[in-house]
Amino acid sequence: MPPQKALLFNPRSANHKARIPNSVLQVAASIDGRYEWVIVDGNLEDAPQEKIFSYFRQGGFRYFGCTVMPGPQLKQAIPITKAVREHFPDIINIWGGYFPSNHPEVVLKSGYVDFVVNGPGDYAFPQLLDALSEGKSCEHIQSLAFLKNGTMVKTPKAALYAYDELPPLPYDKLNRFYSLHKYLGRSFLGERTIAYHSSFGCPFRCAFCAVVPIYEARWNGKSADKIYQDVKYLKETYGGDAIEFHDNNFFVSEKRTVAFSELIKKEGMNWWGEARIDTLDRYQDSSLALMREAGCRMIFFGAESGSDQLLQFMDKGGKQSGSQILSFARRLRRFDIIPEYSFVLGWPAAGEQEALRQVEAEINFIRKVKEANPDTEIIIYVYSPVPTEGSEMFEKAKQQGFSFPRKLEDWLDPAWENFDLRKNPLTPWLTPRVTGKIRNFETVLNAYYPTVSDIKLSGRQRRAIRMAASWRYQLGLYGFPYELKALQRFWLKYRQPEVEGF
Ligand code: B12
Repeated sequence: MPPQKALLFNPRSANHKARIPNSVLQVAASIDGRYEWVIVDGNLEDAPQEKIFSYFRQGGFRYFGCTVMPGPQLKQAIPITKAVREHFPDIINIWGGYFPSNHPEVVLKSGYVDFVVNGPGDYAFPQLLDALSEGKSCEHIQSLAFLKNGTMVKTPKAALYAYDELPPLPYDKLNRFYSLHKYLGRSFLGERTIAYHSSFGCPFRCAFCAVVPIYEARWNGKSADKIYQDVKYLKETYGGDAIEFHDNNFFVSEKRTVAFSELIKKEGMNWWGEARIDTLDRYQDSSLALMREAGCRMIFFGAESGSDQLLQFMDKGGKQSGSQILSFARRLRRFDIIPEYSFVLGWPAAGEQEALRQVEAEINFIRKVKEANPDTEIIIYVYSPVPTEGSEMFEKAKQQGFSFPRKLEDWLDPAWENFDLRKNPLTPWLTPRVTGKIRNFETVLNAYYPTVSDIKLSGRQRRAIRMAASWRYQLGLYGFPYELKALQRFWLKYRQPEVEGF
């Protein structure tokens, strides 16, 4: 029997706090019962390469599948995949996930990745393994990229399929590799937090979002009943008591949200998910009230900017406006659901003065949001271009001298890791004065309004850091807040949810 087993690797991500690795688990589900598979999770292994090699030395393996997001995960994905090629040259290396889907050519031209699954892999991956095990061509398989005579072949993208038709996730098998209890961690929402993904894509085309080139404004969600069955199973079998919905846009359908809320409300579980302000603002009051009763504690929204002109420039689409961002923060307060607003600053601008003026305007807008609803959680990203070819924003970024690394290993350069973390992307139009202004404001804001999601902070610590920041926040003096940075770093060990998750 020729070797046919697959090893699926989830490289370590920023925070080392493990959550159910849905990317590799869903890929495992797609071959479950047909190909033997094992999972290696970099978040739970001190020496993942050694673990992987020990499996391969057992024999019987032919496929190394690696899921890759941009940023810290690359630090394990690149050297380990390269080492697999050097030490086990018969193993076929297959990458999937957001990074290779958005940057297939640089990945394939590394010489140690044989195939990229472009977008959802639930059908492409088993079809690829079938073709390889039968020695057949792969060119008929959709959503695939590979090199042919040194040139990249990208097959047509498959139509987005129904999430409901996918096989159940093999939680019990995952539990054999890593105890599920290790994955159900403590968070602001509960003691045993479930990471769950219930829909693909998003119906919108925001020009700064890496989801767009992959899903092209398509969305498909699992039915409320199926979500409920899975969650109930994880509650009863592994004690899950809260849910983080990792969907890019969980709340697209009010009907689905209401149906899910009706089902989950008797379970006493808190939950969180991602949405759009204009979509949720169309929800009826009764739906918002039911969601709160059903345990919806906080919702992440891409607010992006208070400027209607910038919202247009970034193709935010829909009806979102600066005034709606404010009024909706007020509205949500009536339902005791915490809005978590993320803003993106540092757009391509005509020079430093223009960039500083933009940042100043966003700072004043964020202060208005806090007046409208002081409980609003604020997350600040700095614009890091993603390949939304043809969008006005990406074209302007390129005109201003932006380009991605041409060699895969160049992405390991700390500058590019910072780029991926969307904190200090070093884009050509961003000067140290501009990033400094953004970072200093963020420091003062997080001190004056510490995030509720940092559950280790005591009431006394919150009051103390707020007191220390009050003169700066009241007077709008954000320059060089070293005293606050020191308190956040050394006393509070302040956690930022956007980098470390909940
Ligand atoms: C959970 C999550 C995290 C977790 C880590 C998860 C982990 N792997 O351990 C945490 C919180 C640590 C995290 C951190 C960050 N993340 Co994150 N993360 C997500 C999130 C919300 C869910 C991922 C997931 O489980 N999806 C569910 C699975 C089923 O979907 P999937 O991953 O797409 O998998 C399918 C396909 O992609 C494909 N596939 C995927 N992997 C593989 C592998 C193989 C072999 C094959 C064949 C197929 C395949 O098939 C799968 C099934 O169809 C996504 C958004 C999203 N909804 O996907 C953002 C997302 C991936 N993260 C993102 C970012 C930017 C980050 C950060 C850099 C943010 C920051 N500023 O710090 C950090 C650092 C990342 C890092 N490299 O460490 C961005 C990536 C954007 C981009 N430019 O590509 C996303 C898309 C969010 C967004 N909307 O912008 N993240």
